[in-house]
Amino acid sequence: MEDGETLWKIGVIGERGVGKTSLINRFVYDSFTNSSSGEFTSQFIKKKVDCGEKCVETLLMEIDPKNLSPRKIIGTKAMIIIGDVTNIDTIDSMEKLGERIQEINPKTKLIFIANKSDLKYMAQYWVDEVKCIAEKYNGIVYGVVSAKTGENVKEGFSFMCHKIIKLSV
Ligand SMILES: Nc1nc2c(ncn2[C@@H]2O[C@H](COP(=O)(O)OP(=O)(O)OP(=O)(O)O)[C@@H](O)[C@H]2O)c(=O)[nH]1
Ligand SMILES: [Mg+2]
Repeated sequence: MEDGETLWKIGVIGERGVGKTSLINRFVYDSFTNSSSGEFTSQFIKKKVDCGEKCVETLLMEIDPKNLSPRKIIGTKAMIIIGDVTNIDTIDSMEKLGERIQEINPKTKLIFIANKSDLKYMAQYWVDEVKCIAEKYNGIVYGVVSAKTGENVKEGFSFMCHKIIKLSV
């Protein structure tokens, strides 16, 4: 890290199987596997994000909603709340998670992202529903992404960091 740069802790959270690990892997390693490990694995990965005006060093942390404790959220710059467009239940859980996180740490920025856009033909919701939730929690929306094809993944992380910088000044 260069002088003056800070490390942004960013949590990645969402129901089982929405694609938390896959999104991190796509973003950091530009890779994807169709299988899931079947169990939650905690990841802490550093990654530089280019957000136009500057580069931000982030520490991405996958968080299991079942183990969501204040300790995990305190100190986070942002929390990315992920849903799966093929599972309507995940929109409710995105909302509940947003509410809970905001109660614990009102300072953390909330980013709402729906994953699996490649499965559009099976989608049960799309960007408008995500926008509705984000508005309630003053959150940042970054439409729909696909960890599988990579659609909007890099752009989504850059957009998020750019927005955080703008909201922080
Ligand atoms: N088609 C498609 N499948 C995806 C996408 N992202 C993830 N998957 C699949 O969804 C399943 C779950 O993905 P994971 O990345 O393990 O999800 P997770 O949220 O980390 O799951 P847990 O850690 O168990 O809560 C895997 O079979 C992935 O291959 C996507 O964008 N498109
Ligand atoms: Mg995972």
